[in-house]
Amino acid sequence: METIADAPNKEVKGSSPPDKKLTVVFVLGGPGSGKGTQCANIVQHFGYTHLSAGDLLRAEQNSGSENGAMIKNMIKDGQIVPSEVTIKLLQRAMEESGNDKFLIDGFPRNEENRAAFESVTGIEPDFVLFFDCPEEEMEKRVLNRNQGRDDDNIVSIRKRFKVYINSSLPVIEYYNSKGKVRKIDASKPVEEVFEAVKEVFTSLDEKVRQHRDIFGRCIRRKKFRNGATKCSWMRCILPS
Ligand code: UP5
Ligand code: MG
Repeated sequence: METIADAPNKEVKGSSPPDKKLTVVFVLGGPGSGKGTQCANIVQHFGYTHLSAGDLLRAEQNSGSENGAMIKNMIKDGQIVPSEVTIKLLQRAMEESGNDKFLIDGFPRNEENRAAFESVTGIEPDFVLFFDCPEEEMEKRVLNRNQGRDDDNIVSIRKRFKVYINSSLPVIEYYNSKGKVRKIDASKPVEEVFEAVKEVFTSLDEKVRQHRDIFGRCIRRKKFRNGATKCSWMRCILPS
């Protein structure tokens, strides 16, 4: 299967310049594991654009869109909104951002989300940041959040946990089998979690820097017998 490393010039349909390279990180973890909190920190330190699928859906719900009522009911019930709706919102936000580095938070939530995103956009994530947190801790955090979210109540949160275990964990397992998961212990205080997150992003930046020539090209590409050249580092996104 083609990865972003194999196809460094993937575009988001529509507006990106032809040879724009995108870095995409999926940020996954249960409800209240701290995805949004840590994404805000990553944005400040590493210049990514943060796209929370849940926030985009809530904004769409409040915009008077024809999908508004459906989104509202599904979120309250902890169900997963159809992929085509979420993917359209993500694509639009990526195009409008003008950035080439994205944190996609809370998506993909099931196998169908994952496969649909890949086939519609042609993008696979560089890696998956996985916030691992015990259910009791996540429940406590969500119930204490007090931001007026329709789904932050005990009935909705129990449903969200069920969907997370049955539908979202298999997606994380899928990426784990491909060596793409960077697992973080998210039960610790915010600052300690961010220390671990920083290590993941710093080592990525460092690796990219170390094997780039002065023109920004990969210097670790090797020629194979069939004539193809490829870098041995799976996450390499540099042109040859
Ligand atoms: N907090 C954070 N980190 C902490 C720490 N280390 N120690 C102590 N407290 C910590 O954090 C939650 C709360 O905990 C905050 O008060 C924070 O201060 C504190 P937050 O960073 O908001 O956690 P997050 O993981 O982002 O939790 P969230 O509730 O947003 O996760 P969900 O995945 O449940 O919500 P999301 O908005 O992504 O999705 C909501 C719904 O939208 C879904 O259930 C679904 O119905 C729908 N949806 C789709 O259908 N498709 C999608 O693709 C995405 C969403
Ligand atoms: Mg969130």
